[in-house]
Amino acid sequence: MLRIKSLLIPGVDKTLLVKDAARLMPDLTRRRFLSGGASLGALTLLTGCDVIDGASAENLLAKVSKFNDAVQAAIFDPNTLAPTYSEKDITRPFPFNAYYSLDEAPEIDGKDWALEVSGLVDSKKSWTLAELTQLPEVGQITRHICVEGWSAIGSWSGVRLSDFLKLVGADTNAKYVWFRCADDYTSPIDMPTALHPQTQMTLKYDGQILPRAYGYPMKIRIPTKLGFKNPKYVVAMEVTNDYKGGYWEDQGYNSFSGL
Ligand SMILES: Nc1nc2c(c(=O)[nH]1)N[C@H]1C(S)=C(S)[C@@H](COP(=O)(O)O)O[C@H]1N2
Ligand SMILES: [Mo]
Repeated sequence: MLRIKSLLIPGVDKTLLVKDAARLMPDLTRRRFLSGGASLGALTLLTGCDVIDGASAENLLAKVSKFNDAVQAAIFDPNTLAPTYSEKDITRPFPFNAYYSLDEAPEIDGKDWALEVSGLVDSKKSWTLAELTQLPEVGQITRHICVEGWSAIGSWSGVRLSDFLKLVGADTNAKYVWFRCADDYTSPIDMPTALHPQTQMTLKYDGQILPRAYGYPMKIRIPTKLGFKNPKYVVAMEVTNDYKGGYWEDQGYNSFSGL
């Protein structure tokens, strides 16, 4: 079974590719890669190469073999930015993914919805959608990489999470921001990632109100992390020093899973 899954990309054994790539990495990068879960998704994050066939797998290995001190410095810099793309690169239609099918996705009425804010914050007031929509908006066209082996480029806009954390007086020395979703999905985000300039409270997809498929009314978009660390249908945020686990994290996926 495992063998079949590792060969889902024609002519490419994913398990072997990940092993070969790790072998080519300089020590620091390899340690970071292995402790981060060593998946094909992580390789895609590190190299920006998407593996779809044998030729792109070779290309990825060639890129890894050129990793040097500059690459390491970038990877270990918390301000490293995920690559951005232009409108014409957007994947249409953008894929839907969740631990269930689309017809089972939460149906949330935006008028009733409010974001609960708790934990190590000065202001524990809940935020309505109308209030969030009034905050300054930023946009990004970035690549979403799923650990299951697909990636797609999309366009998301909303409120920079670091701006919001400032606004509610969050203790930014706390270890995590933990998100809870309407479908019982959860995910903890480390504070440096929560404060990363590209981490976003997303309210729109491709210029339109965020569709139900992609997490209406709000998702957290983190282009420096694998897709499963991008919670959709968010209903609550807690600033905390406790590691509270998450849907995939509790099933063995590495909580770091990113750059
Ligand atoms: N609430 C919630 N968020 C979630 C998930 C989920 O099942 N429920 N799946 C995650 C995974 S594994 C992926 S790849 C992305 C998919 O997001 P998309 O539907 O916008 O492509 O959502 C992530 N966030
Ligand atoms: Mo995913």
